[in-house]
Amino acid sequence: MRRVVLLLATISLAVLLVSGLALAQPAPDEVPDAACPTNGQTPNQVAFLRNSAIVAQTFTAQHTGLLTSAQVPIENTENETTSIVMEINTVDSSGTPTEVVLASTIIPASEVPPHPQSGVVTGHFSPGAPVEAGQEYALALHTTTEPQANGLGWLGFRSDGTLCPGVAYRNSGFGVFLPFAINLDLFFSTFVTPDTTPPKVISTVPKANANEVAPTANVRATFSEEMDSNTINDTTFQLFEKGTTNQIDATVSYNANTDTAKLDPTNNLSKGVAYKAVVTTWAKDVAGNRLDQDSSTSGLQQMRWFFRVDD
Ligand SMILES: [Ca+2]
Ligand SMILES: [Ca+2]
Repeated sequence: MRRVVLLLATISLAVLLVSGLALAQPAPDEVPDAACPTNGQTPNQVAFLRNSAIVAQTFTAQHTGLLTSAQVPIENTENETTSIVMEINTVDSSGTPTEVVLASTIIPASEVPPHPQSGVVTGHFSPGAPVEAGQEYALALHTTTEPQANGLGWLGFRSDGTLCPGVAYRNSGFGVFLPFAINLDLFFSTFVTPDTTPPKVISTVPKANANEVAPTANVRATFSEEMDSNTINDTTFQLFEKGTTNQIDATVSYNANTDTAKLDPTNNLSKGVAYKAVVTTWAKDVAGNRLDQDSSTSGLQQMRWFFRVDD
């Protein structure tokens, strides 16, 4: 990633000589993530920013966490004084940007390089867009007022589209993103604050110490955040008769929409019997952090709770 930073610095060097704008430093816990480097190409003003259209560049996140800032080089050729809206959007299964916005920020007109200069602008997202390593997203820009048609450009280069991963798109107000007619690569750089917070169970069914549970009940654990579904199974989510090591035969599944694991016992539970449910510390969030049910105690603690089936 050092190369990316250097390349961005190279772009800005050319433009900084004229603009005097400093390349903003990422926050201390941010790490460089996706980027479109120049690869020695001369940047051109290839995509014009509009209020009536959105320009977007897709990219693949390299880290799991919150995308907390992004930088793009902008050139102001017509003395434009508009603010710029910078957004992180989802993409659909074909890799095309959607209008679903994960995070949005406004870069004030005072931070847009003045005519006739270029500079790197930085958008800071709070709290940031949740991104997952290996997943595609789109960095989308539009202005808050309508500039002249060629007034404000996102710098990049025309190419065969292979110089950078991702594709540049334009949405001209019909709610649909279409790739540019010619292949463009738009320069950008994103920064992610990686997720280092362990997940925990925040609610259960049955509740802890419930004592009138139906024999047909399923057991559910809802997590504080999205989990790696590969780590939710009958070795990480277990049910025992209380006081024994007899694991109850069950099917375990995970619903990413609700961050909830379900344990469905193969046979009805026994009337009048107490059970212990356990979620082990090998359940992991999507960033790979292992479960820690008690953050105030050192080391990792599993989640366990008891309930009793009705007589
Ligand atoms: Ca986490
Ligand atoms: Ca702990």
